[in-house]
Amino acid sequence: MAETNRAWTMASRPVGEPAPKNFALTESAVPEPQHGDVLIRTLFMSLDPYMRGRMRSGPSYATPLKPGDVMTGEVVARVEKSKSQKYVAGDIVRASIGWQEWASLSAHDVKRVDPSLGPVSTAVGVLGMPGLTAYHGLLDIGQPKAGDTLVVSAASGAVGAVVGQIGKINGCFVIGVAGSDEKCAYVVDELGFDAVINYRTQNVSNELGRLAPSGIDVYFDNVGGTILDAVLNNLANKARIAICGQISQYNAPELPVGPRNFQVLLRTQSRAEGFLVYQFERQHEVGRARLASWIREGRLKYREDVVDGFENAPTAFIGLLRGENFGKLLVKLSD
Ligand code: NAP
Ligand code: FER
Repeated sequence: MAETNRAWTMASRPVGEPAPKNFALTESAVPEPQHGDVLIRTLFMSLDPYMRGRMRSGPSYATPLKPGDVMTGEVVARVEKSKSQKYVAGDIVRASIGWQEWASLSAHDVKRVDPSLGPVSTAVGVLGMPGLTAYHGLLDIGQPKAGDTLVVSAASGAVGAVVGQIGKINGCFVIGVAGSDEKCAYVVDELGFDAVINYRTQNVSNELGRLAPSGIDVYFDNVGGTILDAVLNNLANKARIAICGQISQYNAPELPVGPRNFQVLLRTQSRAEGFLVYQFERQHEVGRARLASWIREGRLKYREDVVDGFENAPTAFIGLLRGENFGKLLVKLSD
């Protein structure tokens, strides 16, 4: 029986928060692999905040989507048919095929996943792009020293949870900022952060002043907005701010003027530096191996938020930008 491939496309550009009408489910025949190709079937699809940026026109490191394009994304997949000597049916790979169930592509465009490192879903999570973002963003940009006070926002998420734990491994006093009491309890009780602030119920600036009386040495910024503002109010001298993401602004139709207190960087002689995980590509295998060994040693824990069913991808993605996920957000496709 010929299989059908389903794909989610961007039907229209969202204005503000994405809505279900901005996505369309399309069907096509599953393609036949040509010489040198592999036919892959998605097992897990990664949903990530950067996808909101691809839905927007305007300057970016990547080409924006046009209406009708398949939504961007990386998947973990199984090789179903191979016309390449590099892979055999049953191999597990990851590939940037977007939000779709099947794809046929050159064997050069897929990357082998080593299932001995952990559950295969981790290849797009703690051992994949988000884990490597935490690893390089903290160690190369944040440059933490033992005894430093490190603050990380979106602390229970795919990136933030790894940042805080690497901070602990490096001897930092780690303060997380997260959006619910359940997430806050998790980062302290399960992940071993020293303290946490619920930004929805507490005054972040006051709490940071109380928890970090000598100031914040490293801020790993996942969210921007008012939390960045509160951190700037409490910065130590010679602090490092790693600008990883600004998720609080991704749905904003108009960007606010600011940050209003950047003058703090002058007074404290601090540095704020943006980065992209891809700039560290040549070091990714070293990072992946270290992350895997910390997991094996029980020093790095991770949590996945697995949504069942391809049809639920848009709703799950909309929820990611509202803080409804708890851990790395993945869509598991039906067997
Ligand atoms: P995630 O943290 O697993 O999920 C997103 C979380 O962001 C939500 O669960 C929510 O947690 C928080 N959030 C959403 N809206 C918010 C708001 N208005 N204010 C404050 N927090 C809000 O996502 P992730 O994959 O780990 O990504 C985290 C950040 O890293 C994002 O900004 C992303 O764009 C960035 N990133 C950057 C790179 C790079 O190369 N620079 C690579 C990967 C990711 P709460 O409930 O705690 O608010
Ligand atoms: C991300 C958020 C933003 C990300 C990349 C960007 C790789 C890039 C934004 C731009 O080009 O303006 O999570 O992850």
